[in-house]
Amino acid sequence: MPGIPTPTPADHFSFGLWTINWGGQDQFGAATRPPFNAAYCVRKLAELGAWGITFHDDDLIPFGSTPAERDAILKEFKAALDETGIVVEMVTTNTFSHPIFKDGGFTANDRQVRRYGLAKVLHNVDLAAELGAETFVMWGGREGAEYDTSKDYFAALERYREGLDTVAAYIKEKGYGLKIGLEPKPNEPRGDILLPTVGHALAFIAQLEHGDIVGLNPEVGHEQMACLNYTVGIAQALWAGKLFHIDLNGQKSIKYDQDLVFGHGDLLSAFGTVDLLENGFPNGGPRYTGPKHFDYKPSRTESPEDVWVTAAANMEMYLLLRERAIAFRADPLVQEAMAEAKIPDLAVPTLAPGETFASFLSDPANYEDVDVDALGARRAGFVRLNQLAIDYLLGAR
Ligand code: GLT
Ligand code: MN
Ligand code: MN
Repeated sequence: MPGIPTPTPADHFSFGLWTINWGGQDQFGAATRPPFNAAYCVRKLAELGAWGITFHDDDLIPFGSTPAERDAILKEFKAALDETGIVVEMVTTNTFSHPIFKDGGFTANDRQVRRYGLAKVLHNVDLAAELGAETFVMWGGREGAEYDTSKDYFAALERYREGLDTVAAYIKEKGYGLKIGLEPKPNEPRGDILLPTVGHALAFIAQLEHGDIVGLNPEVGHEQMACLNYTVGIAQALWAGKLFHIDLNGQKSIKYDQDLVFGHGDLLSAFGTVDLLENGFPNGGPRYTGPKHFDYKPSRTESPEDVWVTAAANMEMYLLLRERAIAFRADPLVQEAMAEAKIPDLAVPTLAPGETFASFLSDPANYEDVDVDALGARRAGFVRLNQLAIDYLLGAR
């Protein structure tokens, strides 16, 4: 049996402070665990071999803290970072917990709420820059509605664009090196959330004035809640040059947002994701080089000490899948099966260089002389290739 892999900071694994610190509270029951101190979390993550930590403003500095309390918390947190070498790679803003955000931060019908939401985000941009983060995630979980009658969706999208462009313009004016990662989600906590999928978010970014520094932070479970394939989603974000960050976790089919350990949901899909992240597109193309960020929730059943078992499980899953995916692609038998499946052929442009409409359409080899039945009957070999992948995933090869 191959050994259990050990994570190191070179793997660039990071965790949200809200993940390991989730107490297990839900609509049906109270928390089952008390929160840990943030500096303690930094030390524990370092011990486990993680590289980074991320947080919402309110995760670290409780909503309503005085400036003196804020300074004391930041001092203790920064000391733990310095001591361990853990980096703050991403920061995000909580515009969803406090009742003021019950109808959203940037798209609330109430203008005073929107102005407060924008100010809270801009203050947090300063903190993100101060801590050296590279990505500023924006998950608009409350930007949405339960009732179509309650929202002018056109005006809401206008306000969303205004908000995003304002944050991006502020980042540029301040000269910060931050990039914004929008995080799509179809629903929960709102009945419907604006920018529900990777595709919606990509189309939205194309309408922004400062879209050059706005990209995506897709989460595995959020795409799967919409019955979509996460690997396809991040592939299109990569293709568009917009995969700025990722939230890895697990989800079992379409239901509430489970935030399971990465790979503990749809394992085969997780293999496809790691295969893309580690091996890249089969014929080459843009690569994701950012952090492997876990946004999961330690199940409510788990005790405080087992929170660290669940954190380690995310990294172990990723490393196991990485080892399997690399072995899969390196096998000459797999390469041969990929060639038989004509995967390299897909990288060849359909039209020849310099071909004109006239020359293309007048060549009978392209249309009139094509034996469509013979072409339709050609072997594809996709199932064999997929079985080889599963052989590797299950450790049979
Ligand atoms: C919230 C959400 C996550 C987002 C976080 C970023 S907040 O926990 O469920 O998916 O990534 O704001
Ligand atoms: Mn989630
Ligand atoms: Mn997330």
